[in-house]
Amino acid sequence: SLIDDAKRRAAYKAVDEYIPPTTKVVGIGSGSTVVYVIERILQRGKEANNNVVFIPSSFQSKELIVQHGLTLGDVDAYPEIDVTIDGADEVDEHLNAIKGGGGCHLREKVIAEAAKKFIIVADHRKNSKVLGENWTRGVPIEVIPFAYTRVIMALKTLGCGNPVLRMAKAKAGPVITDNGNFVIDAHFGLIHDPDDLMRKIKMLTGVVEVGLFVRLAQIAYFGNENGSVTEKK
Ligand code: DER
Repeated sequence: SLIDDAKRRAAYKAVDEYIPPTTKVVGIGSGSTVVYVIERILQRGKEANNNVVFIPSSFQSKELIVQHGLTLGDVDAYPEIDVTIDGADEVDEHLNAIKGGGGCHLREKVIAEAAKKFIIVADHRKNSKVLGENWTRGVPIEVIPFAYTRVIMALKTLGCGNPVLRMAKAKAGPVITDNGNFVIDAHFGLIHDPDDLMRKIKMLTGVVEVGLFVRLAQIAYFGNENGSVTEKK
């Protein structure tokens, strides 16, 4: 599809520009766009990937690494990562991002912060001026199950319209993250100060991690439907 081609172009550009042959440790994000990151990495051949270790950000990304015969590492053995490439749900003009549409933002943020370079890859739908402009499913918040009702109440006092517990589609009940927690999606409309909002949400007792990545990325690549790739720095 046009969107898949756009995702692929952004992913290929990021791999070509930011994973030179000298790279030793690569962090792999989660979601559908990073599948094309792995696709491009595999095209380099076994030789080029032999002495590269890949750090996962979820069960999904671990499966991608293992299934394609790439060397799996973990962040305890490799707490300093050369480059992490990941998708996003939306990116504003300052490279702040909403992440967590796939419910993986906690481990994603760990390997994003661990990386010397953090690169975002996405299709054009994610390319916004202000967070909340195009992504209307809210800010994903990982919470411990014990506290989710209290967090929902607290979010309402922060001005959140309708915080909702994310329910699973292929399982009865709520989505359970790779860490055994719940996800709340909190709608705030346009987010002009993502740093302030991220801090306020993180302080709520029971919140584990917020899907706001504030000034973590060095660059973002967006694949466009006309075949071009927009670069945001
Ligand atoms: O959950 C996440 O943060 C993922 O990176 C995700 O939101 C991006 O997903 P996509 O590549 O399938 O759009």
